Amino acid sequence: MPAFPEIDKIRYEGPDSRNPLAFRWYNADELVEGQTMREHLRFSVVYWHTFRGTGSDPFGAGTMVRPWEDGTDSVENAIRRARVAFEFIEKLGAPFYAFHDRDVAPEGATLAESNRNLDRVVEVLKQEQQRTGIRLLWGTANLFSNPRYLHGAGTSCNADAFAYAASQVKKCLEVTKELGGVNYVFWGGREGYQNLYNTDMKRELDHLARLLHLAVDYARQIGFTGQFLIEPKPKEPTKHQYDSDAAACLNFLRAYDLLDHFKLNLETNHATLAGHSMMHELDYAGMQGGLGSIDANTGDLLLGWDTDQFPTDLYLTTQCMLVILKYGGLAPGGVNFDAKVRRESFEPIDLFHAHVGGMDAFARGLKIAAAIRADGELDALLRERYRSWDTGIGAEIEAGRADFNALEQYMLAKGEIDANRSGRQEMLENLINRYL
Ligand code: XLS
Ligand code: NI
Ligand code: NI
Repeated sequence: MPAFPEIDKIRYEGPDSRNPLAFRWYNADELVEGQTMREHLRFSVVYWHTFRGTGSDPFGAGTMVRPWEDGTDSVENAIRRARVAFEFIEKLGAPFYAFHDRDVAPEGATLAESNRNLDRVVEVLKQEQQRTGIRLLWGTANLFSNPRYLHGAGTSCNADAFAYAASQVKKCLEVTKELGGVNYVFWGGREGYQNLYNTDMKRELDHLARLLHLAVDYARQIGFTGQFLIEPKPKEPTKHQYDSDAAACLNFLRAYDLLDHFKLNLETNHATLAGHSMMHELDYAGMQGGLGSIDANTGDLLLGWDTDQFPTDLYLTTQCMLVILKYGGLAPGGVNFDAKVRRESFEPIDLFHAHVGGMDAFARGLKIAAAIRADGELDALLRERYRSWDTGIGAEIEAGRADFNALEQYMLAKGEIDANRSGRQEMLENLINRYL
């Protein structure tokens, strides 16, 4: 019995369509800058919010109506849910999905039982992947929900918690490999602190790096060749998350000799919690060769927490795609909707509305960004702004040929700098608006 009998397949109907369950911009086979939209965007549906989200919040119980759920945390229910998940992703037309180990299969009373549960559901995921051609963008181990991780996992003061986390990552890597996952993600769930009086920060970070090195070693051992990713987030659940933003993550990776093995999975709502724009985080990661994948969502400007809303803002998606195109795309990463429908949007059909909107917003952002790039006006203005570096003293400095003495001689002879020119911010903002 299909879970969404009223939905056939979401189709591209073009910008004039009034059908809310059709794509107006996402046309998977359409070429943009020589690649199909499918290849550029590599959309992915998350298992946790979309198939495990209940709509509960600190003030009230779950609201989601999910007729395929029988209310138990059994493997049977998990298997039925997996079939529904693939029906949804197939009808939506997203090529990828992503999961935590504990989203797809119930945690058992022991590690061994949890592993067995996972194996049983992975069998079904594998069948469904083969049936539909949908692929696993990334797997990750949930190292934050179970109370054993209350002090953290890799950074716990309790060495047993580290050992458990390592075992869980080991298994999750095996499963991700088994399912042909193209990336493996570490989001530092409870890797952070609430209070420095009880925290040995150096030791905790050493341990976190150890966990990541062990994962890299084990991946090599079992022949997992996917890309490792770290997902920055500055706060929530801990007051201070160690992986606070792109710059902090890259510094951590560099300090612990992990830079060759990891890139970043950047999430919009995490960027804004860190006081940055997503565009900033993407550009910062990109310029250091660390742009891996994105968790596409958005926060609410009026709320200071991770609301994980679906992205609908075309300025945001345009900015994302401008930077992503600039650095040559996301593959093997993708645009992963780490987003949840609001608890008031409790009907199954809302899952379609949310994803169709997010995919269209990114498709449109892609087309707008490509148009901006094709015109070249923005790029020309940017190059013009830095032209003092292309010749003369600027070129000498960039080439490392001008030392302090030379610079002083230059300035003594010249007396004063060439006049500064306007930054033209408002003009550039207006220019971007021309394309929207
Ligand atoms: C939480 C994170 C999480 C990761 C996967 O804020 O975004 O969902 O993406 O563990
Ligand atoms: Ni995320
Ligand atoms: Ni998040």
